[in-house]
Amino acid sequence: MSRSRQDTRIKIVHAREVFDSRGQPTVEVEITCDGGRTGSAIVPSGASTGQFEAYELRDNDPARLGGRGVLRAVGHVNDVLARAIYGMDAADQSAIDERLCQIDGTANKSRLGANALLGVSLAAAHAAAAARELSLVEHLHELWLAILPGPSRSSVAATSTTACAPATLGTRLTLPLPMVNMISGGLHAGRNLDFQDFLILPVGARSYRDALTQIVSVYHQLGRLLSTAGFEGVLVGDEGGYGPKLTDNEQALALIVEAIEAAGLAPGRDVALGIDVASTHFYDGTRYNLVAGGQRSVDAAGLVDLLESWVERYPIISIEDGVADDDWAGWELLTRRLGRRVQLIGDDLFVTNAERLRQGIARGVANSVLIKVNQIGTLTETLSTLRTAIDSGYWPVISARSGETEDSTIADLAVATGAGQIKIGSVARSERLAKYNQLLRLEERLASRATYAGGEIFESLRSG
Ligand code: 2PG
Ligand code: MG
Repeated sequence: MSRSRQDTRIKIVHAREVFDSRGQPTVEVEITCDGGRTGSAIVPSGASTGQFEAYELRDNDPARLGGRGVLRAVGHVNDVLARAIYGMDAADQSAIDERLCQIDGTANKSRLGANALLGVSLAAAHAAAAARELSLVEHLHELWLAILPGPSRSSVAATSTTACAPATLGTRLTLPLPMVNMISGGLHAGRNLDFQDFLILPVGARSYRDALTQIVSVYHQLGRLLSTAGFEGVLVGDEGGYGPKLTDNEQALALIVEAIEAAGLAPGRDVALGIDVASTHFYDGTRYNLVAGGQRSVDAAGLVDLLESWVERYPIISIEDGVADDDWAGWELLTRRLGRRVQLIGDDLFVTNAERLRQGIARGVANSVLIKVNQIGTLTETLSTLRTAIDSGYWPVISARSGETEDSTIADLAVATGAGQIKIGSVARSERLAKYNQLLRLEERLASRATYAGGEIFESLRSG
């Protein structure tokens, strides 16, 4: 039976409240098309959120789920948003997303909630893929290719103080290099450490499967080392990384290097280190207040000194939110000092917002951007921020949130856009493995149609 355009016409939009990996309520949306095909998506939620993120609408009813319920957002989907997109073509993602933004009418999606809008936006992509009898990754790849490159890359490419991502990013289906949390601190692990994520990047692996296998080996070696060091029964943080109460932040780096070696791998050559400093969350507007290893407060220069001294002594290739989201002078300093040797990711700084990213590019700060769908609230805007990053020579890193679910859309999104990197958390807890395992499936199913660039995307850091 031949398919007609009618198959992708939206017939039913239905939302419900479900629960995420922290047991917090979140929005699930199901969309059914005229042809009977259905697609659904569940919205993630952050803990260390940036002040410029799109608005997550909670009920604020203290009598129910501590005010965290999302029945108002669910209601908006089932009522006003369902009516607004009824009869539209689910395959026309940009028209749907434009309509969603228009109905909300605010700059940060605070009227209906970015969680309501994103649920609809992602569910439409799933429904369209199903109705078109395409896999999600194929459908997303088509949407991605339809977002045209901007002005010639050389005109906006990263400034002389930063290294530049390769021009091949974003050009074809690509399995991403995973950046994986080993030790958690900050808001994800009861503030046992100041810094939020101590991560590894298996830069020497030749395939995604090899990369993941190496990561799992290092993770288990680290668990063994921690119990030998007396952290028996060490608990894991929100993203499955170990959450030991270490003497200071640096001890985390030393332990991870030891674990890499114990796994028979070479630190730096096979497996490099990354940090999400998440510094916005210990910044008081002028000073950065550190607690682990003794209380002290430093200015941006002091924090950059500390990070630089670590870059000298450990194989660190990536630093996220090294300074706070409104400390532009700090970002300029950080980029001047480390932008040629290290991937400097803006997460709270850019909040997946193309406008904020353009500001950063104009000021020559950072050289990489974290891409989180719920920071901006629609798929089309996410793709456009990604496009802006790639056109400017910034490395994009597709990222999960600390509050996640079985939804694995971002795995398909990372491959479909050829973004090059993904950050999902650790290799424990099924809301994380849902994505890692989906990537294993995609690598197998796409076989020769997809590439794996791995650590090669950091060529300019090595030569810088
Ligand atoms: C981050 C994310 C994921 P959250 O800061 O990068 O690690 O955390 O979702 O809590 O913002
Ligand atoms: Mg972050």
